[in-house]
Amino acid sequence: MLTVWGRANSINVMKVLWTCEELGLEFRRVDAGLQHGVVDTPEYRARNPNGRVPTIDDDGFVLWESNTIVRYLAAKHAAGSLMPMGLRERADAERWMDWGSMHLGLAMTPLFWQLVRTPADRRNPELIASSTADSEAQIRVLDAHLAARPFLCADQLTVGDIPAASFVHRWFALPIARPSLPHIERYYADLMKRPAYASQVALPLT
Ligand SMILES: N[C@@H](CCC(=O)N[C@@H](CS)C(=O)NCC(=O)O)C(=O)O
Repeated sequence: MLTVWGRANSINVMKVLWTCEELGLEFRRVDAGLQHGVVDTPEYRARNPNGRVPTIDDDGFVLWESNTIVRYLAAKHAAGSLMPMGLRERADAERWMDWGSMHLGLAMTPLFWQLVRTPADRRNPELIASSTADSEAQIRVLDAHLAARPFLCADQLTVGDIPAASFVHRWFALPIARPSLPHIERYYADLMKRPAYASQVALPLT
């Protein structure tokens, strides 16, 4: 039995839920984090000492760190497709996973928190402006890369897409001015046709 702990509006949980749905896995999700609590209980901390979400338990194997969970599930259930197995193909996908979290994700997270999780009278306009500019710079990197290929690493969806594509929904859903960038718009439109992405990632921002 696969159990996923984490609230469904967390981007790191979304990556795992999207992966589970792409793979057609049976799983149960337990709400945890922010208003749901759970993450500070001794039981949860024994599974994940960081007190963060997501955490999974796959038939007794406990794992945390969302990108690692995505790689684990894809390698277990979709080696050679969602999880590329060639040495270079795998490194390429892992590179884009790191980039999605460390460049696109870090650039966009202040903007998300300001516009979605901070009351209007307590927002910081300078932080909103700088995070919007940083996010756009990273989105332009993605747009240029997608000019020559349908997905980030291959002709099909791979784990390399999962983190960056999760943030791409936020880019299009946040109430900001966006430049017209045809390749990222095409990528987002293609992602939205995938039931797993539409149901687990492309949700109202909360
Ligand atoms: N590097 C970790 C980060 C985990 C993380 O910071 N998760 C956030 C949600 S996106 C969290 O647990 N926030 C506190 C909470 O929800 O209580 C991962 O990718 O799994």
